[in-house]
Amino acid sequence: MTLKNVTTNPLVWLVLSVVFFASCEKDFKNVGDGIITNEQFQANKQTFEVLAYNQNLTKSRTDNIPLNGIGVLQDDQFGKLEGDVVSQVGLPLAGVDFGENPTLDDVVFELPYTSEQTEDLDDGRPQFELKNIYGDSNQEFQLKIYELGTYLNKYDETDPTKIKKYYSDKVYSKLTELFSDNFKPNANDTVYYVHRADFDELDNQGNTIETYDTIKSSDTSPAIRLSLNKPFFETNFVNNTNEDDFSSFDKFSLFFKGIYVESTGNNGAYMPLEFSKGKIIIYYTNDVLTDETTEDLNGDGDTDDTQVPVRTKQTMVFPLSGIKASVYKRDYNTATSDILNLLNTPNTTQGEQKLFLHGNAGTMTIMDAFNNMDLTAIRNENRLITEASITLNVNQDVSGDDVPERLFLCKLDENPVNGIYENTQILDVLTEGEAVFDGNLQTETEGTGDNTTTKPVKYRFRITDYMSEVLKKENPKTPSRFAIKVFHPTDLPDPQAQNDTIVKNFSWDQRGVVIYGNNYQPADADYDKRVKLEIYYSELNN
Ligand SMILES: [Ca+2]
Repeated sequence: MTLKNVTTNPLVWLVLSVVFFASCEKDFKNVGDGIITNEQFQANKQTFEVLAYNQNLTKSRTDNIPLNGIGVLQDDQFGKLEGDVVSQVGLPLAGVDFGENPTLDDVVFELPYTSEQTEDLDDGRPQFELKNIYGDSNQEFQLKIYELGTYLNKYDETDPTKIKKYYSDKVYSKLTELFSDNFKPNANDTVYYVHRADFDELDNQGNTIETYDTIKSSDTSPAIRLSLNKPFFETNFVNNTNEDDFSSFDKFSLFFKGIYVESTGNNGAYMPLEFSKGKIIIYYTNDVLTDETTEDLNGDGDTDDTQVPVRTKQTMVFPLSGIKASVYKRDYNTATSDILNLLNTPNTTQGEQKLFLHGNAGTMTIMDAFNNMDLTAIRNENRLITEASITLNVNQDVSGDDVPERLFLCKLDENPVNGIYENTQILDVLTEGEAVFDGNLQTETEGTGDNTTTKPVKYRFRITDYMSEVLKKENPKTPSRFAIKVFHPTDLPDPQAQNDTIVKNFSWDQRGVVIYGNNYQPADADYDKRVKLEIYYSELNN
């Protein structure tokens, strides 16, 4: 046999490669690790029909997620989402002391938008564009802020060794209303004017000239700034003589448990925001005892008085530190799609044509990839699985373009308790890592230049190692049903934690996508787009 013959004969290459890899690795399983993707080794391909339908999720975990959504999102496919947020409030670094004769000027809730600086105006002022805003920014929703009545415990009351989990359907008690108005986002929300009444002056005609301080971010980026209930903060903060209320965060979080930010309405904008950057700022004025030097501070005609009380503008910042959690209020009645019907009465025997996947206590897909598989027969064939994958095609007819960037597949928890799914990691995430496992959105670009549009096309999961374990002849794994959901980074196992196999169900990405399901007949136009399991394999000698 010449070298030329060896290199051009795919069968010989296959045998050599198997021997080579087998000698490097502990067992045959590793041959399918995505290393070999060359078509010539994929001697056989088999497509399996799967069964897939929608499962409503009544809750997501939301304690201390990176983004907390406020606003109202009305979507034809997914119905309505309203986002509420609870947050503890921390103490100022310097402690709380309003000094002598304090008067409250204003109390401002401040929360930066997600924004990006665009080109400056002609006069050099920076311009900003708001980012990460969904829905209809021109529609106002009703925004309210309340004093929170529920104490946010860091530890689980039933097991204080564990962190308390907060879910998106938790009901919190609301006390004094601190703010209420209609609201829509505005990229020009870059400045706020605080009235400093102590510094008002009278003009020649005896009219009051009011004095305002201009408040803006250091980079003038836009922020939500809302004036809160002054009497509440006068009574409970500025004029509160019980120093113990402010003596430590633990004491303070019992006295003022935090805030409840509530969004209601039929339509509007929905904004995932970094609440950890939020704050409550108290603007006040007090007396500061000052020794005169060159100025006559008390107006008695000389400049040598000491300890003269001088009205002085002050600012005290209470950061939104501590525990935060989101509340997701879903209403599928407002959808024009058939999502409500598909969630209430899923076709669990034939599967569906449409699979709705959205985050924030939205929906997931339940999939049985083995219902059309003769496991015994396949196991007896002693196959070498070179690649097994599930492809989910985006239904572009009904799905928007702003779909989740990634989906996640795991083993379904068949016995959820109180709507909490403890799904578990599929083998390939642990053995191959997330990159090979995949699930990332694949797109296609149409048009040229300014007319370029990017369309979402599909998501694919490689589950080669898992399928190898289920389909192997000796000691095969029992097959599981799959859960498919919108991906969040917290879905992945913590590399620091041993045996971290339960998929945590945090969610803060409200985006959704509609996928082609399995329930199509060969004559249907969309038959080729149906979700299916594809396996490439070689048969090993028994
Ligand atoms: Ca003086």
